[in-house]
Amino acid sequence: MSTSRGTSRGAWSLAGVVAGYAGLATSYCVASLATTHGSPVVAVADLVIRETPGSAAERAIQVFKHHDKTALVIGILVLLTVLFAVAGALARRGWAGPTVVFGGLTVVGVLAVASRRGESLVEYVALLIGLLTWFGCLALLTGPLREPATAAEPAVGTGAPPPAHSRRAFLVRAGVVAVAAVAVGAAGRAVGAGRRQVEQARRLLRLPGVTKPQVPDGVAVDVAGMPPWATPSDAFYRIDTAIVVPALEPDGWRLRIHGLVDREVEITYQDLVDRQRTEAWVTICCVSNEVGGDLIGNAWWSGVRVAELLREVGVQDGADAVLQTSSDGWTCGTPLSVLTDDRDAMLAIAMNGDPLPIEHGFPVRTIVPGLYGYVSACKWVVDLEVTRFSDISAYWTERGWSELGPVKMSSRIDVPRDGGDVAASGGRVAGVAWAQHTGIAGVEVSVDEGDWQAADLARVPSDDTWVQWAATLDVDPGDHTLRVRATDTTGLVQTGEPHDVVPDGATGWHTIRFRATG
Ligand SMILES: Nc1nc2c(c(=O)[nH]1)N[C@H]1C(S)=C(S)[C@@H](COP(=O)(O)O)O[C@H]1N2
Ligand SMILES: [Mo]
Repeated sequence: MSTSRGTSRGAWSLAGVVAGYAGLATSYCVASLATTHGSPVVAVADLVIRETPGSAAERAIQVFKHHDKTALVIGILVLLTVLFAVAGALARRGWAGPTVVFGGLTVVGVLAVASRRGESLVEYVALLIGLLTWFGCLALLTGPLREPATAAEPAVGTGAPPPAHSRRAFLVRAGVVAVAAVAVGAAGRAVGAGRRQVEQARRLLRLPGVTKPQVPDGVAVDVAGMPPWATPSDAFYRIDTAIVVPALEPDGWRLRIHGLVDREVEITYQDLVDRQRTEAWVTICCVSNEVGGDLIGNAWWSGVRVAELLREVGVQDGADAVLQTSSDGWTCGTPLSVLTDDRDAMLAIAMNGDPLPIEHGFPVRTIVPGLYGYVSACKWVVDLEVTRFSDISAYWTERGWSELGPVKMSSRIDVPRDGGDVAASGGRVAGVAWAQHTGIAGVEVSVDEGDWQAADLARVPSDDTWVQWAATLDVDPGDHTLRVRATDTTGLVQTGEPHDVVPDGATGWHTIRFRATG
């Protein structure tokens, strides 16, 4: 009796382990589709590495040499296997036990994903799908084990073994789930391998004429807590509709330029690399950026002038737009004028001195100073059609957003954060302001809706980037509000009229609450 009882418990634990690995497989597969980060398990390993005190990490590296991460992942998998078995064994008593185990593991996964830079929504979706797989598979596998026993055999739940036909059904289901999990895991691996190969090709690229970013002097105000003036690529905001981020080999990349042109052309990556380079600091931002939001970043971009290419193909009379198409089918319509004037709109091949990161458009994307991304900054661009606005519609304009998307002047308070503290006397507040391709002439702040006080501006290399500002406060201790507004180089003062992001960008003054101390 005791051995068969043990067998039964073994079946429940096995159900937990098989379901557990099935969930790891589905979440890994989904994560592989959208990122180069790898599975949630790797995210947890990364988190452990980051949170491990330096000395302990060094010791681990000495012990495991360069396989420290592999060893850690294996360790995590062993721990997971035990927890999955426990979840399976607990399932016998009801759903509370598995819910605690699976729920707890999902929380750890969420924390791990949230703690890394540039995480995408898909990584959370991957965790959710893993969680659903765990419950679904556990229910499926334990179904036969729960079946009431025949009269000849004792009932399940009393610790007795299930009837023979139920055991068979269990084994069949366990086999099917295991095979499916392996297949899903292999699919994830194949997708991931393609992406890793492109990542490899990207790392090996040497781009002559692409220089490393040199942050100009005087661009940063000296206030603790300010974001860097130059945004690192891995901290740069990311917006796109791609569920599966396109992974394009530079060798296979082609750009077709056609439409209302005299000579249609198709350009290779090498053609582009061989051309004369243009490089600049350009701040790009998203039309969906709320007042005070962080969907904005400033980078050193290197590429080839679109104007030069358009001159060569010969734009015909009557054209006023260029319909850009990404390899994933996303489109945007850009005014011909901004692509041909002197603002050096470019087909960028590098960001911050390195080939574009895959998620920022590798191998080629467009950068146009002064326009929101949704009408200009096409990532993974493969097609430029010279055309007329009256003849086209694009991804976001079909969804109610404006056809034209010049960036609206805006300003933001970064220090203090909403609800933060500032010294009442001599406390420093700071932030950024932007009006790309027009330029910021001044920034003012006002406390408790009082008089506007001029802030100091840091330097900028051109009108195409954001500018940092700082001001010194002198207020009574206690709770206050602070608001900010900018003025551009044409003398236009930023409007305080609140406006939603739809259809062409938000307006209004960024306002925060703070406590003056001391
Ligand atoms: N192919 C493609 N390009 C795209 C998008 C997209 O969804 N697909 N989104 C645009 C939008 S709305 C913005 S704000 C910028 C963001 O660029 P980033 O992700 O490099 O910051 O990319 C633009 N280019
Ligand atoms: Mo955007």
